[in-house]
Amino acid sequence: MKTVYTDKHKLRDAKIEIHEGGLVAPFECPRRAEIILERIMETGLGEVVAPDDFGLDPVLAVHDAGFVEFLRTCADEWAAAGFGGEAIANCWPTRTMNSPHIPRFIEGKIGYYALACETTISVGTYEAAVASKDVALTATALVMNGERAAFGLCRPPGHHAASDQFGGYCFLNNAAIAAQYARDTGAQRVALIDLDFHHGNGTQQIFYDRDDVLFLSIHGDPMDAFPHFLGHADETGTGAGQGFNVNYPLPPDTPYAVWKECLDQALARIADYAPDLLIVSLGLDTYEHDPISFFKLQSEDYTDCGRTLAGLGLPTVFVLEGGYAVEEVGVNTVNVLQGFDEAAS
Ligand code: SP5
Ligand code: ZN
Repeated sequence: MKTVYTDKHKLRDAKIEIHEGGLVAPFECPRRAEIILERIMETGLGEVVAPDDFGLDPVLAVHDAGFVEFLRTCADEWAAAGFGGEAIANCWPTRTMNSPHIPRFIEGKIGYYALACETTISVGTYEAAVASKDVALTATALVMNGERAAFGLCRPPGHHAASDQFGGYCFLNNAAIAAQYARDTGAQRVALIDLDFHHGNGTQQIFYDRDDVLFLSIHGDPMDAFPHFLGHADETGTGAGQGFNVNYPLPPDTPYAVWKECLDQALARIADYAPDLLIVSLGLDTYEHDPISFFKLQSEDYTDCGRTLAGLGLPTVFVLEGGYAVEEVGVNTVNVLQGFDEAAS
């Protein structure tokens, strides 16, 4: 299958992340995308193409305009306030401290729009996030125009980004933007399955009240894992969306055999839904040696996962999310895509 890629991801190159009581180099780093691209070349997976520019309309179809403007101006406003380093939130509207007013000052504004503080906004972050959504949209357009599948090598990732919040290394929700674009260009129903280790809280929130995008996520139980406050099995959708949100939270040390049972259940639900398009939020942080996660998938399991996904027989867009065992992320990603291609041909 074709891969969509651009070097612009390198513009997201933050230097710090708050982790376990200290500052570390970010897990979500440019090398991740480079090593995946190298593996794609090495294996001859397929052609690598550059993204087209889709502009901001598909972004504003799922994200709040004030939020997008905040992302665009944040790094500059931070510098203009006389602050050094990278923009980082240190105060939030919380359960007891909440009003509709959006602070004028950048230190309050970033707190309003942040859902976590591990993720800074550095110079270039917005430009990289815009390029990343174009990668997802270009992959989606390829599939809407007849390709069986395509891979959007997105960086930064997107699935934690909600309609008006960033965090969890995510700024714009690439998969949600892609799903909405597919709806707006002819798909009646879209299924979006999130296989990243972490719950796709942003994608869930964006489509929670809708039945035209079925969202399913297999992830570390939020009782034990980030994003901590969403991703429980009792979150099933609301209004017209009731029954169209499906979560599979799993405990520490979950092996592939157990994860695969959830995948099979999820795929049965998708087959029943009969979508026109499948979007896969592909995170590789389910890997046994991932530094921030707790599942036990092995490299060969990703090939089986890809084959299993192909069994649905649906036009499929893969959108890269997380995966922080950097040396192995290329092999694991391409194993999914090769497994899919083998079974699809
Ligand atoms: C896209 C994506 O995968 N985002 C993940 C963001 C996770 N950020 C918080 C990570 C906290 C990890 N704590 C691990 C404790 C066990 N060592
Ligand atoms: Zn993740």
